[in-house]
Amino acid sequence: MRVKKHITVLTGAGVSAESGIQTFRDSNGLWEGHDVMEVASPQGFSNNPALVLEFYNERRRQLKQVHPNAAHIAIAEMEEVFDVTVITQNVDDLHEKAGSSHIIHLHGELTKASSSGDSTYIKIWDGTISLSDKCPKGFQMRPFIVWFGEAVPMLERAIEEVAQCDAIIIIGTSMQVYPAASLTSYAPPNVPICYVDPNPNINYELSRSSRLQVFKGPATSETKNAIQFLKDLYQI
Ligand code: BJW
Repeated sequence: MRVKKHITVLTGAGVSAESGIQTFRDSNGLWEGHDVMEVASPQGFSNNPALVLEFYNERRRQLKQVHPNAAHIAIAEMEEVFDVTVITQNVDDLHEKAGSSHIIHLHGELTKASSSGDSTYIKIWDGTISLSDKCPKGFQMRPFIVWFGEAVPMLERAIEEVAQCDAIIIIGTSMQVYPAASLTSYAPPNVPICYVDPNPNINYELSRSSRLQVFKGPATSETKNAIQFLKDLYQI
């Protein structure tokens, strides 16, 4: 039996924005200067594997320069009083670096590589992935990232977490990319949902919540207000 209240925290690119990692839709459809489909789709990888590998190699290098911000840290510190599961759409490792214990990466992890011909072959990967890197079966290694049009393998785990939570905090996501954007619809009826974002997008699923509380503003200042809201609610 759970002793602490179980909070699911769903994060997107905005939670890492103030750590210096660019968001997707705040950059006019370009992602670090590239069309999103050029670098984040299986077709893009098939058309120009060298470009896509280098795009992610650069982002893997960038990970070494960035640090968790006050929002990542506040989420990790919530574990003192709540049972917390972080479901992140981000491929960075800033929740890990901040100290969160239970993290589900819906869209993959930059710190891993997988085989393009054997999706069960996944390796921790620190440096660059190059065209000469093959799995034991001879398939090209690729970034361990869920691209557009690909299935989201961690979805079932995420749904299980949401289905048994007491409250949800959403931080820094445009709630436009599915199936992540529909996760709130699996929550038990009437769970409180706190949504932290300077430009919140109340999608269809959120519009159906009777207990949505919006904290309009940046993650580093508003996350702690959302956490305090839940502490007050549960008299912690
Ligand atoms: C701040 C802030 C601050 C700023 N503080 N906040 C039509 C309808 C419905 C669905 C589809 C459709 N056509 C296609 C689809 C499916 C598609 C999809 O959803 N497309 C939409 C674009 C419409 N989805 C998929 O393809 C998914 N797979 C799938 O559906 O599979 C089906 C299937 C089943 C079985 C077999 C086969 C297939 C896969 C989606 C994968 C997404 N991958 C990416 C790339 C990851 C790699 C990488 O990082 O390069 O994941 S796309 C990109 O978007 C990335 C993100 O995780 C994801 C979500 O973005 P996020 O985090 O919300 O970022 P932004 O930039 O959108 O928003 C930032 C927010 O931060 C904003 O709100 C700002 O205001 C805010 N912000 N500063 C707080 N300081």
